[in-house]
Amino acid sequence: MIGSLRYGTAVVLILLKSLFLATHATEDGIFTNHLLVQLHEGAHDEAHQLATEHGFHSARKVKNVLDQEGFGRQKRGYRSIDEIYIKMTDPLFSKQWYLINTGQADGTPGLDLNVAEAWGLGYTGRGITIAIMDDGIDYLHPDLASNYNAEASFDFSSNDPYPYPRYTDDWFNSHGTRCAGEVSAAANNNICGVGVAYNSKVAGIRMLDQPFMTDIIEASSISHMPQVIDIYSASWGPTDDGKTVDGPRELTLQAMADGVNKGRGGKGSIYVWASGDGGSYDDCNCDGYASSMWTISINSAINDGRTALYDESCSSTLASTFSNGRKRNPEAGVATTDLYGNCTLRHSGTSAAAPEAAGVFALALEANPNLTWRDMQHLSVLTSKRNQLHDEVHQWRRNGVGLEFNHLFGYGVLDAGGMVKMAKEWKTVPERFHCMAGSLQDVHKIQSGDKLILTISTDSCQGKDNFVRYLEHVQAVVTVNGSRRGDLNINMTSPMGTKSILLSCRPRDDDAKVGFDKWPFMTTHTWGEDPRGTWVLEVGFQGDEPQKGALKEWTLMLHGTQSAPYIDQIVRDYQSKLAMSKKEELEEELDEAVERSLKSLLSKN
Ligand SMILES: *[C@@H]1O[C@H](CO)[C@@H](O)[C@H](O)[C@H]1NC(C)=O
Ligand SMILES: *[C@@H]1O[C@H](CO)[C@@H](O)[C@H](O)[C@H]1NC(C)=O
Ligand SMILES: *[C@@H]1O[C@H](CO)[C@@H](O)[C@H](O)[C@H]1NC(C)=O
Ligand SMILES: *[C@@H]1O[C@H](CO)[C@@H](O)[C@H](O)[C@H]1NC(C)=O
Ligand SMILES: [Ca+2]
Ligand SMILES: [Ca+2]
Repeated sequence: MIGSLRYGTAVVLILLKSLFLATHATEDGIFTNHLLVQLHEGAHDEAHQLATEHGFHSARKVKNVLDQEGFGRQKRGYRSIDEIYIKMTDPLFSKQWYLINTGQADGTPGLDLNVAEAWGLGYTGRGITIAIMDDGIDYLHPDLASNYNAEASFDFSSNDPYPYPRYTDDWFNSHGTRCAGEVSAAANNNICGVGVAYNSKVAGIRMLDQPFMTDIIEASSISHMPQVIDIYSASWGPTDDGKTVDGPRELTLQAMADGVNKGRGGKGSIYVWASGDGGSYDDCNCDGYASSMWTISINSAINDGRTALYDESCSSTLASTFSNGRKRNPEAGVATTDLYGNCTLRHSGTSAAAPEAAGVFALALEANPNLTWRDMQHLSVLTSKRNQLHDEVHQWRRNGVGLEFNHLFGYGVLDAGGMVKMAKEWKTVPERFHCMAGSLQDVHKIQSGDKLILTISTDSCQGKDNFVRYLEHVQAVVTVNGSRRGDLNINMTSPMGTKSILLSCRPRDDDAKVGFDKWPFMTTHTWGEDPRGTWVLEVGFQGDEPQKGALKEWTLMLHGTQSAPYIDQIVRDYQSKLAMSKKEELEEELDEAVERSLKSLLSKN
């Protein structure tokens, strides 16, 4: 049952404080070649020494055993190829390294979506419909036709029920067809490859192919058949030119709010969003679609775990999947279906990453159709993996409850196997509350070399109906101007000490007039934290020329739950343990341990 350690060599576990769990784990007799040691806090160096002295390879701090027992997380990258061998007759299947990475195309073995495990458990997306909001779908494609959901499809670009891509000589409108194949291409039919959720249904919503976008087209697309479509995948957004600040307009905002509140019988439509292709010059927190709390924003890693050159970073990205980039190997792109019955090895960009996530979410929804839009975000946070992702710019860090995150990759790469297993056991998270923690509305001057530091101290509406104790999303609504907007950067630090970079410099943005007007910068990095205490906002200019500006508003919005999410899972685990072991002693510890274990459960190793 202690899954995450199954494939390790020898590991010394240091369990702090939680004696109860440690005892249980050893009683279980599971740690054959693992040694469980209890040491005082901060004894990591001693542990290493101890490990080496006793011939163990490494010492690792493990914050909790419950976590691994409860959900059987699997340590990645140690699987043998035999173990994950899956037979498919589709010619491109072996090129789909993002499904099963055996090191093809110079990639890193094991760095994939771990779909093999989910498929092995019987989840292939059956009964789930994913809409691709794009430039149309070649629904006559022999690898898509059998999974095409015509009733749920529509063409908003030309107002008819047939979202077939408009022909151009250069196959410009191939984007949607390529995305559709990643999700729902049929398996074992000798054609192209295999979708992540190869038994799911795919709907086409054609909405990108008209001279200009309108709020009505966006809103209609996002709210199309919300009781039939489960997941909407969007690989588009405001121009990624590194100087645009834009987001959904009134109707689209309302459509999104309605979607999460009323879609899927009230469990909420799942909106998956590509985080953007603007590269290091852009910041996805300036894209109001990607940075919305109602969308799950997905970034991309390439097949050796590095960032793609077009990746944008921001604190609102939740997790990542895979796409092409950097590598010269022609097979390092994303293999999928292409226009007019063709296949391609070259689908690319964060465009290719979002549909993979939509496919993984379809597997999770098949495992548990009760999942709400927020459950899906919690599952993504808890099961995504750092794996071998490597960001040269931003370190991986842990937030106040031990969750590991990265400014570009979010909580790591989605793990379909981990996700369906946890989804199956999942209990809906408690009700969500919203607390306005504070709002500063005075004008504060900012200038180069002299950054502005502001604080808001909050009890997070404690004692009121809308008390938020366990965070989900946090928004900093900011009004600020500057003589050069692109030189502005903003950080926010939570009471538990987690710093979110809300805005990085954008060297191409030379706006000197508009600034940000009540812009809701969002962070997912404080997920699970206790928001009570002092929040710190730092605003400064970076760049060659001296700049001046003024901050006119900082409003801090906290969103999350009053009661601990996952508490039922924790209690259930404890109860089964109590039944097995020293009942009297342990029962006394329960209350206290529940609190402590929430922290542990939230922490991933
Ligand atoms: C696409 O498919 C058509 C029809 O099967 C074929 O004639 C054409 O050569 C293919 N094009 C490419 C670029 O593979
Ligand atoms: C979904 O909810 C229903 C009704 O509450 C419940 O009976 C069922 O067991 C749940 N399914 C899963 C997979 O949790
Ligand atoms: C920013 O706003 C302040 C206060 O309203 C104003 O005095 C200043 O001129 C503005 N600066 C820029 C660069 O627009
Ligand atoms: C924000 O954090 C980044 C990364 O740590 C740092 O480079 C930058 O100077 C910080 N900016 C402010 C205004 O504190
Ligand atoms: Ca196929
Ligand atoms: Ca962007």
